[in-house]
Amino acid sequence: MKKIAAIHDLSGYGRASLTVAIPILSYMGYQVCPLPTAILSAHSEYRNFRSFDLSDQMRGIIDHWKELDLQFDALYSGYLASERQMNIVSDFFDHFGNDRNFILVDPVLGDHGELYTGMTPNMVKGMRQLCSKAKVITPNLTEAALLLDKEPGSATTCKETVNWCRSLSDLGPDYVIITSAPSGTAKKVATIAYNRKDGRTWRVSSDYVAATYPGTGDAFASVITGCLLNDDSLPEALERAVHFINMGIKATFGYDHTPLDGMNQEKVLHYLNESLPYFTYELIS
Ligand code: PXL
Repeated sequence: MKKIAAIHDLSGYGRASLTVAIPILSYMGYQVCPLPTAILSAHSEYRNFRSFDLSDQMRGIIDHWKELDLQFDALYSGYLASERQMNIVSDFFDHFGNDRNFILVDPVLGDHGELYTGMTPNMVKGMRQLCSKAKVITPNLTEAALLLDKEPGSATTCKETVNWCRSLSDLGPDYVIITSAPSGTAKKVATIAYNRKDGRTWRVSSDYVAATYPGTGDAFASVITGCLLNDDSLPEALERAVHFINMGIKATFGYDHTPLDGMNQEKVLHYLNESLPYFTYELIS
């Protein structure tokens, strides 16, 4: 069975990170091996959340994994809880990364133009460094701006977002996928993926829904990880991930629901193993 080292926090309440990644990747048929970065009472968008940094424990876990000589098919990182962890994860990539697996970094830093509570400018720098070791990165528009040292909100067109993808690929990754990108119409939101290897850029547009659910970025990156491990093409992976998030959001929006609690992914997991009705991806450059 293919194995994925999943480096994220475990948030007790509010679907995010490991509580999102594990069900999705298990459903897709992979063995998830969690390397928890922190334990939180609830994800960091809840008021007064408590966070317990696991940097020391991470070192112990990694030492044991090295002793066991474990091999992974993908190394997949998300939310890191402190500056120290950037170095720990960087060393982890150096040790466990090889030419038979790939690294996906979801550079969890912020959203809606702002850093998440607890994130620091040095963590942005650290994340930039981790991105340089990855084959695939999946920033949202805010994270893309932070990584490029641009003003969040300054990419207002699809074309500018494509340029940002290209600039981010100069850090090293083959695939740069930017989520929550402008689509040219207020009714749609775009997800844009650039493949540095062949110079092609893909777009999938989906309906804009007037609600935001934390954790959707984690779900998105998890589905991309699973699809790429399954040898899907970049646009196929993009299509499936966007479709999954879109269905999850719509399976939530209709209820009287607290948006902070995240999307009802339990209702839509089955779509992960069903063939897509049609492909909507477009080649845009
Ligand atoms: O969804 C990203 C994420 C992951 N982990 C924690 C978070 C967030 C976003 O708020 O707070 C703890």
